[in-house]
Amino acid sequence: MSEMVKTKEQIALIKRAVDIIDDCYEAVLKWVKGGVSELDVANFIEKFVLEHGGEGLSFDTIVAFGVSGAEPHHVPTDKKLEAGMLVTIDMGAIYGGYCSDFTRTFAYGDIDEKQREVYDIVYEAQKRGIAATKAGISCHNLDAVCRDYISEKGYGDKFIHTTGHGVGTLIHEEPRVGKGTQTLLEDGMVVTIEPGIYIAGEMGVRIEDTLVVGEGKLSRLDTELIILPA
Ligand SMILES: [Mn+2]
Repeated sequence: MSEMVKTKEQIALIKRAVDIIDDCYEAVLKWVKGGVSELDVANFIEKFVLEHGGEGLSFDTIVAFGVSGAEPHHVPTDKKLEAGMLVTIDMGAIYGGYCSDFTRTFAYGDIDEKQREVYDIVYEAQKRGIAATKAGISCHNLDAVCRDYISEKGYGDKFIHTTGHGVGTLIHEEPRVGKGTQTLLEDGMVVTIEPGIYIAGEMGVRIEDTLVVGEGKLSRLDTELIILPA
């Protein structure tokens, strides 16, 4: 495991790994349509990463349609995309031996009020988490920024994992951005902020960015809800 504070050279490699995934996500949004399966999307992503300079995937891509989004670590299946589904994609590339980690949830066709409400809560929680990712805050308190907001909105028991983690040569490094971790953030640490809400049998939403403390998020892609026409 590498040191928690990354060098400029290490950060440049992580940025390249993020850029590949940004390009990949835009390509997925242009290509995806009703009838494709979760596995089709995962295969598209792997091919894209390998054809665009990535050495491989940081981890097995998570693609979750509709109710499958309620499982944070859903393994892609042959389930087909249909109108009205939220789609969560969690993916990363390796470049120069360094990883990126990125999650977005988008809508395919019209979604209902509850799907929109849950999206908006995760969106706001992640924005608050990013704003609070600064040198000096403890990982415990940073986790609480996202967790307390989601709890205030009534979904605290549906945010069932930690807010984030360090990223480097390994996809999960220290520090763990979760309850009880007293490590203070320092400039140059690379961490993810990835709150989510998971409602069994219904839906899930997660939004994740990889950030450099002191510099901000590495992805150029924003987190506004994208609704693809079905
Ligand atoms: Mn992650």
